Amino acid sequence: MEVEGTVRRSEKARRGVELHPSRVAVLSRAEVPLPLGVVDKVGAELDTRLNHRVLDLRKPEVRAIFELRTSLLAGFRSAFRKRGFFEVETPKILRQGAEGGATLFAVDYFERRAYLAQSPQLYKQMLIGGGFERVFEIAPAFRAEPSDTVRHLTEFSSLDAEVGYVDDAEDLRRLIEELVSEALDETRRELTERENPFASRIPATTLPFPRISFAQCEEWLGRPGAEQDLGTEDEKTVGERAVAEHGNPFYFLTDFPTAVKAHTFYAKRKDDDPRLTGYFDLDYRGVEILSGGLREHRLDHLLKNLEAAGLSPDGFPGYLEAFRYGMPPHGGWAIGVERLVWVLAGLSNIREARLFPRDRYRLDP
Ligand code: AMO
Repeated sequence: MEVEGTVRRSEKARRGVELHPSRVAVLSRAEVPLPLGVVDKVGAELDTRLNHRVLDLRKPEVRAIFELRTSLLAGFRSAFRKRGFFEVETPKILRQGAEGGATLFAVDYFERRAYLAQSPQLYKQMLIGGGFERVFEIAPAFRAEPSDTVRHLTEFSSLDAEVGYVDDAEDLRRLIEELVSEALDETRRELTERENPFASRIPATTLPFPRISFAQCEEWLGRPGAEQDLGTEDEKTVGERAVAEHGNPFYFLTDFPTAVKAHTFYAKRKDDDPRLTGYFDLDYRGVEILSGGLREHRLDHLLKNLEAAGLSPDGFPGYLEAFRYGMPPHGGWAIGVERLVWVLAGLSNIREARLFPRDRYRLDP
């Protein structure tokens, strides 16, 4: 509709003003009945909402999620740029995966088979070899994730970063907490200005974030030394304990054992204790939102890691070449954008944090 009129102050109106129309024109007529009420107070099922996502997006409380997402990404972009990062875009059609074969989507690529990128991992490392000392990328990542959970999508937005000349995981963590804190401050400021209902949910961060070792998590979980990856329930248990003891909703889980990261061939094993990697996660109240660590930059060690992961070097010619002509120590991380939006906004399902989510069963709209 197009409405022309006079705006008048009103005590009764919810926003304090009323529009007194002098001319009303219909720009586009809607079919009736609507499959989904756009002003209803009664909440529709998420599936129904997602089936009619265009109408769903018109609701102010749904729109507010994407205003939050916009501010958050702008906050990260500006924090990265301030620190000299290049914004990059790497290929999403790949010859080989980097995060384990089980979650690869295969694509018919003319006479060959190709795969959708699970992450920009190999390319962001290659760019370090290309002399780009600091890079970041915000782009879709694809995972053939068969499980139907509230925290997994088959297409999500990965906010990746890679940094050269770093040989201490602690340097990466300090950079991450600065970036996260700055991006959240910016987001809170913008959302407050726009009277976005999520503004008050964006926590004022307290630095530094606590560091909790994987070994400590195993003790909390009652299975010391088990070297078993953390499942969703484990993350929740660890989260309750971590927040109770440290009082910070954000905390790092550090020093993941090599046994847990066995398929992560690019992860550096510690020189003084090869049973551990310098790998870490950043969690928010029991939910993993980031993972990262130091990479193996020495070709001979990398080849051994590949072999230990049961992978052939023949699958990675371009990646491995990058290590042959000089590669500095480096490291990086990836944030799941929808994970972060989901936990910050307090949504019940990660699908609500993506405009048109994809999961095992959903390819439409
Ligand atoms: P990882 O596999 O842990 O690490 O993924 C990084 C972050 O991405 C998010 N994420 C997901 N979000 C929604 N749906 C999914 N199916 C999904 N899978 C992962 C999580 C997770 O923390 N290459 C490494 C990162 C690195 O070392 O730089 C990687 O991909 O928030």
